[in-house]
Amino acid sequence: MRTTQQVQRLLVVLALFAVVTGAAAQQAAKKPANANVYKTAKSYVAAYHYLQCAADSMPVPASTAEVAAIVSWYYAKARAGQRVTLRVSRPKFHSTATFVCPVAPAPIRPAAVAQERAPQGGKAPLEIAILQSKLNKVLAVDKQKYTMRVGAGMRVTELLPAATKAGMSVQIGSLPAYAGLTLAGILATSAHGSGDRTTNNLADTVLAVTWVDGRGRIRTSTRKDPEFKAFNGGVGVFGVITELLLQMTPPSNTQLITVMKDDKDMMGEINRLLKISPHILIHWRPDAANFKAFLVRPAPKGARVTPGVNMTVLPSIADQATMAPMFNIWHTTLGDDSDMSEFLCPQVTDGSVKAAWASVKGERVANVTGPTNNLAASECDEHCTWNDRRVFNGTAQDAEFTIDFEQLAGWIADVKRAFDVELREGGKAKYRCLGLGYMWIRFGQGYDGITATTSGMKRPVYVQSTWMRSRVGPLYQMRYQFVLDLIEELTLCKYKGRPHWGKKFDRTFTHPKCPVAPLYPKFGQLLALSKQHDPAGMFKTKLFDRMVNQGKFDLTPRCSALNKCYCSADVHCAAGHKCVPSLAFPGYKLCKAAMKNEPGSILPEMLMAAVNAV
Ligand SMILES: Cc1cc2nc3c(=O)[nH]c(=O)nc-3n(C[C@H](O)[C@H](O)[C@H](O)COP(=O)(O)OP(=O)(O)OC[C@H]3O[C@@H](n4cnc5c(N)ncnc54)[C@H](O)[C@@H]3O)c2cc1C
Ligand SMILES: *[C@@H]1O[C@H](CO)[C@@H](O)[C@H](O)[C@H]1NC(C)=O
Ligand SMILES: *[C@@H]1O[C@H](CO)[C@@H](O)[C@H](O)[C@H]1NC(C)=O
Ligand SMILES: CC(=O)N[C@H]1CO[C@H](CO)[C@@H](O)[C@@H]1O
Repeated sequence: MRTTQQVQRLLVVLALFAVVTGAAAQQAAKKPANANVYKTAKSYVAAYHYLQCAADSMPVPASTAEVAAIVSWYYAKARAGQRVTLRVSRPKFHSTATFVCPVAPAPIRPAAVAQERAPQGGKAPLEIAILQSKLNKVLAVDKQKYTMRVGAGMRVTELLPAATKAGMSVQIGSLPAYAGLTLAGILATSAHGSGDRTTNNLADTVLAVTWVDGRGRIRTSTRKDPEFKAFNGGVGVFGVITELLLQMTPPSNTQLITVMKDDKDMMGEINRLLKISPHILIHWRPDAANFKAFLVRPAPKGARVTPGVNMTVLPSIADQATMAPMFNIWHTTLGDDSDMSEFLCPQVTDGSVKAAWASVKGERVANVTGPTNNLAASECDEHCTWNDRRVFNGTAQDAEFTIDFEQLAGWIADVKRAFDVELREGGKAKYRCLGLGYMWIRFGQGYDGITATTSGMKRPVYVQSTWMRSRVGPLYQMRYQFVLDLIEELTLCKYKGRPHWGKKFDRTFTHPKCPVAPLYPKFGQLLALSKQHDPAGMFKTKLFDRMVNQGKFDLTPRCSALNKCYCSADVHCAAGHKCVPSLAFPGYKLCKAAMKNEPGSILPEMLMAAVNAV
């Protein structure tokens, strides 16, 4: 930043960055999804790209009867002495823990996987993945009762137009923000939208589940049945969900209200906002000391509906400038450069909370009323921030837990402390910020369930952290990862947060000191149902068994060498890192690289890369 030339480059990049972080949300994805990127002859790959499940066979049934035939066939083999592991998923699945794979994933820990896949005496297990992409049809519509029976492999993005066509609406607050998820995947991981002490997840709107048990028999369970309750957050350990009967409503409109607040009295603000609507989603940047809250609620009678309004909280980035080279350098260089941070941080933090819940013809809108089905969830296909290769060449890192509302004020204070003391070293490194992303807060209601994360709770709150990282570099390293690791470990161990079944790394379920199974008083009921309905043990996974037995996570060689820090893989302990005590929380240890501030050491390289990419 010292010569005119550099200043000029800086202006170019500044303009570029404004394009990226300020570009209007897109209405529709430009290209349809290419499923082949996510499927090979013997494997299927996660949307986030860092998990690849291997399978010997991947049948694609189109009906409950076909699923029953497949499961019966493998049950007969199991009875004849063949070991079988059987999971249900799809190419481009959205889980991040390995519950989703018949055995174990490939790229992250190749050596460990080779071991797990080797025959353990006798024959090797047959690894089967039932891909549910064709279980996506509307099977029945009841216009009197406002119900729809649909295939369990249907994605939200297919459900919403089907509901509109049937003359019905989904229930406000019940769906996740992202429409690319499957209904069965949502149910099996107790995934949710937001609603404080009211409707907040898909399970709240499901009346009956049709499923196939481990003997290949077709069954139906309704809300009061233990099996029904066990499917909610049961990660499919005793059967295949094939159809859902959904309680819809007459066509309705949703009103959106968006507010931006500083986080000084965050708890007070949250309490005030909850009086306006229980359905709130919060995006929070502790390093910018602000948050954005999206409130949705039934539209008041006679409210004017804006034509062409769509949900866009996870917008398509197809038309944005390429940021990939800058983004790579940000994540893969280990050093600190206060020039770089001072230049990028305001834009990164602003850009991160710029997303809007709704857009009209590509223009973001803060306050608007529209059809509920249009304002429920968004899809970005191949041009989401986490999969578009050109704009960021990145992926995302998610961590989510369910805690109780009573704990929220303490948790918010601890997150602030992690940012102030750990990231900024109590003011010594106040130029630092995290990259693109945010913490989220959503709200739920207690549920009389077994392993749904809300089971037996009074007033659950979903707390999450989502950050983009580059796909280049040593297994997607992330700048200042130690801050996020700390918040994750703290939420698990200090708050006894229940990890989201579909949004966590394996390490969370097998923490050496903070086991997950005991967080669920009725966990034994899930095991009993699994014994009863899956006598051959086909649906259980390695990770599930390890969790049940309180088996510990196998640290990768580098992590072990680093004195058993809470780091899941070499991704979090790249060369140059050491395991050191947390500055903010005694007793916690972090995997950190020594970072010395060298102003101007990284920024020029970044600017050149950005200019060359134009
Ligand atoms: C971009 C993105 C946005 C997200 N947004 C939200 C959100 O807003 N709220 C939220 O709560 N979560 C959210 N999630 C997490 C999401 O709910 C989980 O990833 C979940 O696993 C759903 O993904 P999926 O449909 O691909 O299911 P999968 O990953 O395919 O499956 C999830 C689990 O359920 C099992 N399973 C799937 N289908 C069946 C079946 N038919 N029968 C039995 N078992 C089955 C699988 O074996 C696996 O263990 C998001 C994830 C991503 C990547
Ligand atoms: C949206 O409405 C809220 C609440 O009335 C208000 O505080 C906010 O300023 C509005 N936003 C815009 C952009 O009009
Ligand atoms: C994107 O990342 C991959 C590594 O996964 C790398 O091979 C490729 O060159 C990168 N592309 C760009 C445009 O940076
Ligand atoms: C991408 C998308 O969902 N587009 C929809 C936006 O809303 C209009 C109606 O208001 C729909 O027709 C589009 O399909």
